[in-house]
Amino acid sequence: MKLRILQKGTYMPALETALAQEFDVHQLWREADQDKFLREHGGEFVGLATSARWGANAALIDAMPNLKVISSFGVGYETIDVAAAARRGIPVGNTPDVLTDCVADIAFGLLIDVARGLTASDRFLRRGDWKRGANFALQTRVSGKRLGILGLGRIGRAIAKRASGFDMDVRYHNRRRVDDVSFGYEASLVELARWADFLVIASAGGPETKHLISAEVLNALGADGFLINIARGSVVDETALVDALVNKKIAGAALDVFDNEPHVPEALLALNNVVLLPHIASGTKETRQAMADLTLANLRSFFAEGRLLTPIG
Ligand code: 8YV
Repeated sequence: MKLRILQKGTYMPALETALAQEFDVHQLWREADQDKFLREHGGEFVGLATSARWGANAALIDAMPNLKVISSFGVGYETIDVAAAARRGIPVGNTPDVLTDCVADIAFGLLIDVARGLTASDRFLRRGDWKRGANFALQTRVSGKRLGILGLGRIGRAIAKRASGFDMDVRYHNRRRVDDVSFGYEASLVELARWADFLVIASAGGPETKHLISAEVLNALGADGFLINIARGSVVDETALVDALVNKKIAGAALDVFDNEPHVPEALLALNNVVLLPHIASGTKETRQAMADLTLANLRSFFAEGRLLTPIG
């Protein structure tokens, strides 16, 4: 008999098919009344498949008295109540490493785009401005500049590695100094922003990093500085960011993530010095497949051997 797994939300058909081959999967998002379903059937499930987008709060975990394991699609887990799971002895797995390169690639793609005006110049060409004889405004050089990284975890390090190919000087701010790197550590995020030409956010989301990018940090980044965010929208005070962009307190921003996805502040849509992506940094066929494989492998490993391949914490 197949083990019964609850799937909180949908992510990709290939994972749904693969999960269904090994487990008796119920797709919670298809239920019109999810609370009623959980009251009546919550006790049937031994596993939960979710993602940062769909999360798993304490109420959901409590609604499944026989839950043994949570497997999440993605590296971020700020919407999963890991403490509530731990109180019940329920391990949580995520999918680190497999997405690091693609996310770091997009961080650099965004950085080059906002500095050199790739999408802005594409709009310029499509509007017919080039044909009409106009010159696209001169932009900002990337190579050799100063790159500040907020969060020197796996993804932050991969971004720093790419920066060396552009002869950039790298410094970082982190909860604590990282021993095995030679990049300069800035104990103050404001000082990092003041130093940097480009400030890239690669930290985790959640309450600990909420609104770290404040009006003060943006002022320190300054009128020639650019902000790039491939982490979580919650790290940025979005109201302060809109104010900084509209009033040219910073030069531009390139964002893959937002505070209230899929809603993007209206004011950003009108700005030309802003690049906006719909949370696609890990969105390649190869990486999403690897994330799906690991989400499934974590469940398989837990039920076969009692341990997750990539547990959180
Ligand atoms: C995914 C992400 O798009 O891994 C993460 O934390 O934000 C992205 O890779 C997301 O998890 C899918 O919901």
